[in-house]
Amino acid sequence: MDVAVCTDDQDAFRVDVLEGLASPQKSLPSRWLYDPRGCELFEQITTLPEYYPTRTETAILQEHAAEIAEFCGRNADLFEYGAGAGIKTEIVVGALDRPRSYIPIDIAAGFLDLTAARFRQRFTNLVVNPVVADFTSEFSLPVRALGEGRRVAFFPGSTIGNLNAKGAGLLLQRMRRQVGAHGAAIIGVDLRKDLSILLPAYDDSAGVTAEFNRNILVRINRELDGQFPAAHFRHHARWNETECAVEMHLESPIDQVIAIAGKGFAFRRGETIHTESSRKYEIKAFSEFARHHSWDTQRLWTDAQRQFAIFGLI
Ligand code: AVI
Repeated sequence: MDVAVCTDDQDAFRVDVLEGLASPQKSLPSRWLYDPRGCELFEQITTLPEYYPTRTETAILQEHAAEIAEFCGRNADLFEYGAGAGIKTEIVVGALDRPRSYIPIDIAAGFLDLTAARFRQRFTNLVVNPVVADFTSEFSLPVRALGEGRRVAFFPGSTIGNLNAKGAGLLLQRMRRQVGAHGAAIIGVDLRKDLSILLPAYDDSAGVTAEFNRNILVRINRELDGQFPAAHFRHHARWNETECAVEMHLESPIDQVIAIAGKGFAFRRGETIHTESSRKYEIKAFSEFARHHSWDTQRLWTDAQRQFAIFGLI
């Protein structure tokens, strides 16, 4: 699975939904898209012809695995933020020179166990130390004696694009603290490109992304006693030039009042709920952003069309 966060924290969900739907631009934090069905749908998205990021990033990792391994150095400790199943990580770990440890960090404990078991089986000399945590908040890592290798933060998938500038900046700073002054980071970043490529990636012809988006309403109905006519809400992918982001929205087809957890929420016809932003960066802008949060770009790996970039930061 290629996903950032799978969680089921009911109270936090309730608070976020009631607050988000009470604001002038109705919105829901994108992390709630990833219930088990959402994770399944996202996995399908990653294989769609229109959704280029996963296959492009995977191809970059495969093509440049040796250089990436050299950048990490011998005996590295690899920390993966939002590991999921760690599919892309297998490419990196497989290329590393005697890696010391792999620390997958994810909020979904069940997934982490499976990932950890797979890595232990495939890389028998690797210490695998999973950490259950939400990487968007403060958390501590197991205290271990530093090895002679580098600590490397790995954050593929352009999940950094789903965070706003503040959240992304805080995460970069947290990574710096966690890997230390001599550590490194490898970050996958989706690049700004023509809308004829960007928009279909978030509004595919098979309707999988639409179902992924609507699933958040189905989840509200199931977990918060909501009354959304989910199938009638229209999925939209739109470009926000100011934010340099593709946004996903769900549009109400009629004027209506929808009950959720015993409260009524009024929707006008055409009014939308903003469910996710996926920020797209220029290479220079991301480098400057990283610089501002204590990281220098030392290496850059991209595909021939410059659709996607993997930054090697020190
Ligand atoms: C997880 N994340 C990087 C995906 C993205 O491209 O922003 C989530 C996604 N949403 C719709 N399609 C994919």
